[in-house]
Amino acid sequence: MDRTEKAFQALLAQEIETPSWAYGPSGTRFQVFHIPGEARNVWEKLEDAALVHRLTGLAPRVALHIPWDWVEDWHGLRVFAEERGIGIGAINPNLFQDGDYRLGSLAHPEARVRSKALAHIRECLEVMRATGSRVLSLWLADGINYPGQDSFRARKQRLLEGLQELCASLPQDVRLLLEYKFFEPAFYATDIPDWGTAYALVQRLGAKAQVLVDLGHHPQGTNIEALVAFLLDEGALGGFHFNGRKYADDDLIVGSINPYELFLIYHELVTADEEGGVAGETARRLVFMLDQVHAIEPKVEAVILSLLNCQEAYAKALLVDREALREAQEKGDVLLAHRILLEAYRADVRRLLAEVRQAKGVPVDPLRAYREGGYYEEAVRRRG
Ligand code: AFD
Ligand code: MN
Ligand code: MN
Repeated sequence: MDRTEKAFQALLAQEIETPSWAYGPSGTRFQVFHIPGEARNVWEKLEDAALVHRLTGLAPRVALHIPWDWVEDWHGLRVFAEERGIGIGAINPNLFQDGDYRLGSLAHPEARVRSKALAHIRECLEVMRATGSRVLSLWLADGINYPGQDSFRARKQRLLEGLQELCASLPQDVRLLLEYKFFEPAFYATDIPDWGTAYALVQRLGAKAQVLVDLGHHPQGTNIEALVAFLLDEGALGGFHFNGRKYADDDLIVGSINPYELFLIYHELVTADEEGGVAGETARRLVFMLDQVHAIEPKVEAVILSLLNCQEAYAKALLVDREALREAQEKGDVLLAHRILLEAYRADVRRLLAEVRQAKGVPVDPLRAYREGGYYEEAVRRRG
């Protein structure tokens, strides 16, 4: 099968979860601007997510955030989603908004708060049983704001103990994806600040815990594709929270600021998949999710554009001539190797993507279909 045919097959199978919170009111710590027609509850979020999947064929599951998306009848919610052609994906506990979590959750100095956090995570595991979710996506805002506030090592011990207790009772088919973040909301030190800390922790948690890479969670200048390659090779990469950033955790549309970086990340995933071994195994089990906040732009269109940016980056990464690249690398031919990557990045994949979309039975131009379909105006009419 030639490279374009292989790319076509791989693109048919591409799936990315969209986050429920991308469809509803969200913003920054300065303001939440309400966008007309935005989803007002989890049911409307699922309606929007189903529309996105109908128009792109890329997003068959929606990640939920608990308790933001809390309902009494989880089975009913699952049926509501499945009747619209989508399912419930990763479940995201919320250990950062309850007043008790002012000084942290699993790393909190008080045992009472640490057990409250574990109880909330267990409540999320119950939800997963009802929704059929397999991925627990755990982000802890834990950290400190002042030197001397707490002991770094005591916090690390508390955190590790809580995570070990959680992993000892994870249901059979559930994976824990542990997220890290450089700073914010803690501004002096974060208890899981970087991929190295997350990697060291998951080594202590057993095979069902892996690292979740959120693109916006790194210091400026971090080489994300390099750390992705390392975590793949260690079998420690579980998945991604895709977004775009210029400065910090800006949660902008993935690929909107640095599409080349997104391509280089996908190149590492495709290379690992082709080369097999632990990295290949790990690459094939990755969970792809958007994690974005559309503070000023119409939500559904932003999600569609995000998915198309990922689809384009993946298509280009699939077109890299890896045999020629390996040969040039082994010969130390610096610029030939570099140009082989550039060649793929510069490929015009619009026809290939149109064929993939045709094969999926979705519009060849999803954004145009969205606008011409009058979905935005319809949502504004119905939801105000
Ligand atoms: C915020 C956090 C983190 C988390 C997301 C959903 O920075 O990325 O995954 O909220 O809880 O963006
Ligand atoms: Mn995230
Ligand atoms: Mn984030």
